[in-house]
Amino acid sequence: MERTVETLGVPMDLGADRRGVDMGPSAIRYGGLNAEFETIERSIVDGGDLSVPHPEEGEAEAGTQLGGKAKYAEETQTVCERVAKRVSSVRDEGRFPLVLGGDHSIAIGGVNGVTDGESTGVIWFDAHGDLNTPQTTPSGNIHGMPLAAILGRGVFADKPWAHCPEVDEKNVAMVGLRSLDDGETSYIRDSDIHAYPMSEIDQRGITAVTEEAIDAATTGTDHLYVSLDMDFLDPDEAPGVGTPVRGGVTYRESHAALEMVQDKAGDSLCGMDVVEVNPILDRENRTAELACELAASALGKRIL
Ligand code: Z70
Ligand code: MN
Ligand code: MN
Ligand code: MN
Repeated sequence: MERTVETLGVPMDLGADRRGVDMGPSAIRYGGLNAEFETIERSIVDGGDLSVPHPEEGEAEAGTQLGGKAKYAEETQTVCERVAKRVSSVRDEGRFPLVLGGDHSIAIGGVNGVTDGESTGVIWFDAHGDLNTPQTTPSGNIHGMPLAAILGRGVFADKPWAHCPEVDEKNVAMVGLRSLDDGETSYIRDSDIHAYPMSEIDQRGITAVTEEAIDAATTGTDHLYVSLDMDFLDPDEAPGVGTPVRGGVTYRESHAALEMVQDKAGDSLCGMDVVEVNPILDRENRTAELACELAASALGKRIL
């Protein structure tokens, strides 16, 4: 894995109902990302923010696709294509891309930016499935659909740009699940995705589960992408997220999981995003600070 990290802010909130996640990149920078990385032997450069259309400026419209069930589909495509292009060039320049969100729809861009013909494993830390399609979504919000889009189902299925054929279901692991819509439950049951709900973390422990998730995502793949939705954590620890769901992992469990990513798969890690930070709903920016800590843990921070 590349030593130098380049951050890329994506102030995107078209994929979610509640406003505020567009301030995520600023909150994460303010939360001390540079300071966290000073403790690792890794330099960090800030690649700035990508421009995202604003609904208020009339640049974006809650347009519809496939029966009105995917809001801002065209704008999301534009943003994700920008993300993919930037992520890809960061890698071409020999740096590690760290994408700061923004709502989770931008992970479509992150994963597309790293694949480039190489088989890619994905670990998705999240309370939600993000496997909805325009047919199953209860909300029309694309942040509930990105993993399905990457796997070539659902939204954008008719447009080849979102689908990453380099990502095979059997190399996708979801950790922290506790809120699934009916369509997502059947999607997972009918698929080769490795899905670990909170009940399994309770029974087996976060380290056993994360280790198995890493195994699944790295067996037979060229490299690994990690997507961290901050609602993976319990809202007591991370109240500043787009869609809080009770019963998530603790502060310590989250660190253990992300440290294990570095310990078991640090060499094959090719990109990461940290998404759904909403400072409006936060207390003293703690969610953004925790996002910085967890990114640093995944990229090698240790105290001894
Ligand atoms: C619900 C939907 C959601 C966050 C995904 C929730 C969506 N399943 N929320 N990620 N933070 O509307 O599709
Ligand atoms: Mn998510
Ligand atoms: Mn989520
Ligand atoms: Mn692609």
